[in-house]
Amino acid sequence: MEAVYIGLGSNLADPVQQLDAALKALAQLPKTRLVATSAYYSSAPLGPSDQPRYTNAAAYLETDLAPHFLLDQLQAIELNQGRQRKAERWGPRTLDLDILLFGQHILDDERLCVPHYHMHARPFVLLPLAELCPADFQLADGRLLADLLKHCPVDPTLQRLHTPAFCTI
Ligand code: A4P
Ligand code: MG
Repeated sequence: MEAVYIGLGSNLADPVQQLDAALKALAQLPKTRLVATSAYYSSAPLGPSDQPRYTNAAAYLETDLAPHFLLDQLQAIELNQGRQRKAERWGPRTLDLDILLFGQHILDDERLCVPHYHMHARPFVLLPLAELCPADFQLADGRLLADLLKHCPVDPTLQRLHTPAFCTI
Protein backbone atom coordinates (compact mmCIF):
# COMPACT_ATOMS: atom_id res chain seq x y z
CA MET A 1 0.00 0.00 0.00
CA GLU A 2 1.18 3.53 -0.79
CA ALA A 3 0.59 6.49 1.53
CA VAL A 4 -1.15 9.17 -0.50
CA TYR A 5 -2.17 12.70 0.47
CA ILE A 6 -4.99 14.45 -1.40
CA GLY A 7 -5.77 18.17 -1.34
CA LEU A 8 -9.46 19.05 -1.58
CA GLY A 9 -10.90 22.44 -2.50
CA SER A 10 -14.28 23.92 -3.35
CA ASN A 11 -15.82 27.37 -3.67
CA LEU A 12 -19.17 26.68 -5.36
CA ALA A 13 -22.47 24.96 -4.53
CA ASP A 14 -22.05 24.59 -0.74
CA PRO A 15 -18.32 23.89 -0.38
CA VAL A 16 -18.58 22.13 3.00
CA GLN A 17 -21.13 19.72 1.59
CA GLN A 18 -18.93 19.25 -1.49
CA LEU A 19 -15.97 18.25 0.69
CA ASP A 20 -18.15 15.97 2.84
CA ALA A 21 -19.36 14.19 -0.31
CA ALA A 22 -15.84 13.99 -1.74
CA LEU A 23 -14.47 12.38 1.42
CA LYS A 24 -17.25 9.78 1.31
CA ALA A 25 -16.37 9.09 -2.33
CA LEU A 26 -12.66 8.75 -1.48
CA ALA A 27 -13.56 6.25 1.24
CA GLN A 28 -15.35 4.14 -1.38
CA LEU A 29 -12.50 3.94 -3.88
CA PRO A 30 -11.40 0.37 -4.72
CA LYS A 31 -8.23 -1.00 -3.12
CA THR A 32 -8.09 2.12 -0.96
CA ARG A 33 -8.56 3.02 2.70
CA LEU A 34 -9.32 6.55 3.86
CA VAL A 35 -7.17 6.73 6.98
CA ALA A 36 -7.55 10.31 8.15
CA THR A 37 -8.88 13.71 7.19
CA SER A 38 -7.86 17.19 8.29
CA ALA A 39 -10.11 19.93 9.54
CA TYR A 40 -11.70 22.19 6.95
CA TYR A 41 -10.15 25.59 6.28
CA SER A 42 -11.71 28.68 4.74
CA SER A 43 -9.68 31.30 2.86
CA ALA A 44 -9.99 34.11 0.36
CA PRO A 45 -9.43 33.00 -3.24
CA LEU A 46 -5.94 32.89 -4.55
CA GLY A 47 -6.04 34.27 -8.08
CA PRO A 48 -9.06 36.14 -9.43
CA SER A 49 -10.77 37.86 -6.47
CA ASP A 50 -14.26 38.00 -8.05
CA GLN A 51 -15.12 34.51 -6.84
CA PRO A 52 -16.33 33.10 -3.49
CA ARG A 53 -14.03 32.05 -0.62
CA TYR A 54 -12.68 28.52 -0.78
CA THR A 55 -13.02 25.65 1.65
CA ASN A 56 -9.99 23.32 1.68
CA ALA A 57 -8.95 20.14 3.43
CA ALA A 58 -6.49 17.26 3.10
CA ALA A 59 -7.02 13.51 3.23
CA TYR A 60 -4.62 10.68 3.93
CA LEU A 61 -5.27 7.47 1.97
CA GLU A 62 -3.57 4.12 1.75
CA THR A 63 -4.01 2.63 -1.71
CA ASP A 64 -2.95 -0.13 -4.05
CA LEU A 65 -4.11 1.91 -7.07
CA ALA A 66 -1.50 3.15 -9.54
CA PRO A 67 -0.99 6.95 -9.59
CA HIS A 68 -2.61 7.62 -12.98
CA PHE A 69 -5.53 5.33 -12.24
CA LEU A 70 -6.06 7.16 -8.95
CA LEU A 71 -6.05 10.45 -10.91
CA ASP A 72 -8.75 8.99 -13.23
CA GLN A 73 -10.81 8.15 -10.17
CA LEU A 74 -10.37 11.62 -8.65
CA GLN A 75 -11.39 13.29 -11.91
CA ALA A 76 -14.48 11.06 -12.06
CA ILE A 77 -15.42 12.20 -8.53
CA GLU A 78 -14.90 15.84 -9.58
CA LEU A 79 -17.15 15.38 -12.61
CA ASN A 80 -19.76 13.54 -10.56
CA GLN A 81 -19.90 16.58 -8.28
CA GLY A 82 -20.53 18.98 -11.13
CA ARG A 83 -16.99 20.11 -11.91
CA GLN A 84 -16.78 21.97 -15.19
CA ARG A 85 -13.28 22.41 -16.55
CA LYS A 86 -12.87 25.90 -17.92
CA ALA A 87 -9.91 27.56 -19.55
CA GLU A 88 -9.71 30.18 -16.79
CA ARG A 89 -6.73 29.62 -14.55
CA TRP A 90 -7.50 29.53 -10.83
CA GLY A 91 -11.21 29.94 -11.52
CA PRO A 92 -14.12 28.83 -9.30
CA ARG A 93 -14.98 25.14 -9.01
CA THR A 94 -17.37 22.81 -7.19
CA LEU A 95 -14.54 20.42 -6.41
CA ASP A 96 -10.82 20.17 -6.99
CA LEU A 97 -8.98 17.01 -5.96
CA ASP A 98 -5.20 17.16 -6.25
CA ILE A 99 -2.70 14.41 -5.52
CA LEU A 100 -0.24 16.19 -3.24
CA LEU A 101 2.05 13.26 -2.43
CA PHE A 102 2.09 9.65 -3.60
CA GLY A 103 4.37 7.55 -1.37
CA GLN A 104 7.98 8.05 -2.35
CA HIS A 105 7.13 8.66 -6.01
CA ILE A 106 8.33 11.69 -7.95
CA LEU A 107 6.26 12.06 -11.12
CA ASP A 108 6.43 14.68 -13.82
CA ASP A 109 4.58 13.83 -17.02
CA GLU A 110 1.82 15.43 -19.06
CA ARG A 111 -0.89 14.29 -16.62
CA LEU A 112 0.70 14.18 -13.23
CA CYS A 113 3.17 16.25 -11.28
CA VAL A 114 3.86 14.85 -7.79
CA PRO A 115 4.71 16.32 -5.32
CA HIS A 116 2.06 18.82 -6.42
CA TYR A 117 3.78 21.79 -8.05
CA HIS A 118 2.06 24.60 -6.10
CA MET A 119 1.77 23.09 -2.67
CA HIS A 120 4.83 24.78 -1.15
CA ALA A 121 3.33 28.24 -1.73
CA ARG A 122 -0.19 27.55 -0.49
CA PRO A 123 -1.04 27.75 3.23
CA PHE A 124 -4.51 26.33 2.50
CA VAL A 125 -2.75 23.16 1.29
CA LEU A 126 0.14 22.94 3.78
CA LEU A 127 -1.79 23.55 7.01
CA PRO A 128 -4.35 20.79 6.47
CA LEU A 129 -1.59 18.48 5.21
CA ALA A 130 0.49 19.12 8.34
CA GLU A 131 -2.41 17.89 10.50
CA LEU A 132 -1.97 14.45 8.95
CA CYS A 133 1.84 14.14 9.04
CA PRO A 134 4.45 13.72 11.76
CA ALA A 135 6.47 16.85 12.67
CA ASP A 136 9.62 15.57 10.90
CA PHE A 137 7.78 14.56 7.71
CA GLN A 138 9.98 14.48 4.60
CA LEU A 139 8.66 14.62 1.03
CA ALA A 140 9.87 12.18 -1.62
CA ASP A 141 12.09 14.92 -3.06
CA GLY A 142 13.83 15.44 0.28
CA ARG A 143 12.13 18.67 1.33
CA LEU A 144 10.92 18.83 4.93
CA LEU A 145 7.28 19.74 5.44
CA ALA A 146 8.35 21.91 8.39
CA ASP A 147 10.59 23.96 6.07
CA LEU A 148 7.80 24.43 3.55
CA LEU A 149 5.53 25.67 6.34
CA LYS A 150 8.23 28.03 7.62
CA HIS A 151 8.79 29.63 4.20
CA CYS A 152 5.19 29.65 3.01
CA PRO A 153 3.57 33.11 2.77
CA VAL A 154 1.20 33.92 5.64
CA ASP A 155 -2.47 34.09 4.64
CA PRO A 156 -4.32 36.39 7.06
CA THR A 157 -7.66 35.26 5.59
CA LEU A 158 -7.13 31.58 6.47
CA GLN A 159 -9.48 30.23 9.16
CA ARG A 160 -9.67 26.70 10.56
CA LEU A 161 -13.27 25.52 10.59
CA HIS A 162 -14.93 22.60 12.35
CA THR A 163 -13.51 19.10 11.99
CA PRO A 164 -15.56 17.06 9.51
CA ALA A 165 -17.60 14.13 10.72
CA PHE A 166 -15.43 11.90 8.60
CA CYS A 167 -12.26 12.53 10.63
CA THR A 168 -10.77 9.25 11.84
CA ILE A 169 -7.90 10.49 14.02
N1 A4P B 1 -2.27 17.41 -12.78
C1 A4P B 1 -0.92 17.45 -12.73
N2 A4P B 1 -0.48 17.07 -11.53
C2 A4P B 1 -1.57 16.79 -10.78
C3 A4P B 1 -1.75 16.35 -9.45
N3 A4P B 1 -0.70 16.14 -8.64
N4 A4P B 1 -3.02 16.16 -8.99
C4 A4P B 1 -3.02 17.75 -13.98
C5 A4P B 1 -4.09 16.39 -9.81
N5 A4P B 1 -3.98 16.81 -11.11
C6 A4P B 1 -2.73 17.00 -11.57
O1 A4P B 1 -6.15 20.02 -13.29
C7 A4P B 1 -5.51 20.28 -14.49
C8 A4P B 1 -4.60 19.11 -14.81
O2 A4P B 1 -3.57 19.04 -13.84
C9 A4P B 1 -5.30 17.76 -14.72
O3 A4P B 1 -5.89 17.38 -15.92
C10 A4P B 1 -4.19 16.82 -14.30
O4 A4P B 1 -3.79 15.98 -15.39
P1 A4P B 1 -7.46 20.83 -12.90
O5 A4P B 1 -7.99 20.24 -11.62
O6 A4P B 1 -8.35 20.91 -14.07
O7 A4P B 1 -6.91 22.25 -12.66
P2 A4P B 1 -5.93 22.68 -11.50
O8 A4P B 1 -4.65 22.00 -11.44
O9 A4P B 1 -6.68 22.57 -10.27
O10 A4P B 1 -5.52 24.03 -12.11
P3 A4P B 1 -5.76 25.46 -11.72
O11 A4P B 1 -6.92 26.06 -12.42
O12 A4P B 1 -4.45 26.10 -11.85
O13 A4P B 1 -6.22 25.33 -10.25
P4 A4P B 1 -5.41 25.46 -8.91
O14 A4P B 1 -4.01 25.88 -9.15
O15 A4P B 1 -5.68 24.29 -8.06
O16 A4P B 1 -6.14 26.67 -8.41
N6 A4P B 1 -7.82 29.73 -3.54
C11 A4P B 1 -7.99 29.14 -2.35
N7 A4P B 1 -8.01 29.87 -1.23
N8 A4P B 1 -8.11 27.77 -2.26
C12 A4P B 1 -8.09 26.97 -3.37
O17 A4P B 1 -8.23 25.75 -3.27
N9 A4P B 1 -7.83 26.86 -5.78
C13 A4P B 1 -7.66 27.46 -6.94
C14 A4P B 1 -7.51 26.61 -8.11
C15 A4P B 1 -7.54 28.91 -7.07
N10 A4P B 1 -7.59 29.62 -5.82
C16 A4P B 1 -7.76 28.99 -4.66
C17 A4P B 1 -7.89 27.58 -4.63
MG1 MG C 1 -6.77 20.15 -9.67
